[in-house]
Amino acid sequence: MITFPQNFLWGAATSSYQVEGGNANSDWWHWEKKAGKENSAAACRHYELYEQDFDLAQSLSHNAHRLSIEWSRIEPEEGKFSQEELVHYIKVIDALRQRGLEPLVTLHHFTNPLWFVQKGGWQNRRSVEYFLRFSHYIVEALAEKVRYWITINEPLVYSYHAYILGVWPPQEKSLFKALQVEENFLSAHVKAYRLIHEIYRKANLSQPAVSIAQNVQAFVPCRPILKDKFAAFLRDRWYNFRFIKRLAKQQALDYIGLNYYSRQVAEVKNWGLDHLIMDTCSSNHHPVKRNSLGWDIYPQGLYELLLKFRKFNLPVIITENGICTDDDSLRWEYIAEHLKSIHAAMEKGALVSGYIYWSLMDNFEWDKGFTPHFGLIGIDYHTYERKIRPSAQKFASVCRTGTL
Ligand code: IFM
Repeated sequence: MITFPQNFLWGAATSSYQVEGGNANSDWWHWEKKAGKENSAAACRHYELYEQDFDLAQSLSHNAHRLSIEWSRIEPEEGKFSQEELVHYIKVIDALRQRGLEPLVTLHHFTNPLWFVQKGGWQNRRSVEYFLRFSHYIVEALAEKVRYWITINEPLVYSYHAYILGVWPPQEKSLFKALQVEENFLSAHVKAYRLIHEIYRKANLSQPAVSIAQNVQAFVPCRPILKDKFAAFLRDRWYNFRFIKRLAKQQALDYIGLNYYSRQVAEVKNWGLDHLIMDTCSSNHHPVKRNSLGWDIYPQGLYELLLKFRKFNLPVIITENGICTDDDSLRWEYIAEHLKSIHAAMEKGALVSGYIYWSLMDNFEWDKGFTPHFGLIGIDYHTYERKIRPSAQKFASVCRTGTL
């Protein structure tokens, strides 16, 4: 049996666009139609059903919940802030608190207001200023009720999908633009970090805890040869550590939010930079179980990464970890194995203080639509009925007892 600390945060995550439904002022809403993708439409109708969903989280013994605020609801037109939507999110946070769920609030989770992208989105240097104005509005209103903030979810996943692979809006394929976007994210986070602290200081509130949610992957070489080993090393530096290191250097992190799902096996054809960065093994030389999107299941990678993150000497919260599958026993196996990895890393000095499963319920998985099922809770998209899965009950026992 393994035991986690008493004050450990246990819960699950969602993001506004993926669960709320009806986010018609967001760039994704328009892009889905333009690109002929499945429409997020009513999503999980969480905008109306959030109390019912939080009742379920409470019944599953969660003590924390990660959510995001939809910028395009709060500021549907440039500079016009919706008091009504702000009140909605205040009620949402109150509903969490009433159920004993500690809110972890994300300010940017992939989606943008349409007006913002019409001005160049995150490529525009003024994006930082726009994001700060929105952040100011939200944080000032919620400061008394929220301690944990995540400014930006997975900045590098966003820039990679939207500006390198070109599979998310605005569908660009330019390394130069991707780097520009990353620079703006960096500056947006650092400035928002300082702003959030200043708001709390002025209001005489105790210190907030602010981070980003950094997506990390295990990069392993396919063959024991220099090319593959170097590629794995390079990718680890580039994707897992580069951004976080710069934020740590600017003292703009109170903890580190990590999102971990999978591994990538590097098998490089030749020494060209694009090969070193992109080539992966397509022959399944190192077979492991996979999720329904074909991602390798590799809990050991989380252990190894957590050991590497010790060097920052900051608390870590696993802000996402989860599996899409229609085999719910595999979901439980995934959760249990990752919890064991986390615990083993904690025994070696990793300062992990929470585990947030992705996701509380099945939801809209971006360009993949509604088919991947990540939820502890299933959704019938005809009736919007929620159904707790057996894996959720098993996870609930860990949340309740702190043991596995
Ligand atoms: O659904 C996403 C989430 O929005 C960000 N992290 C990864 C999840 C699964 O792909």
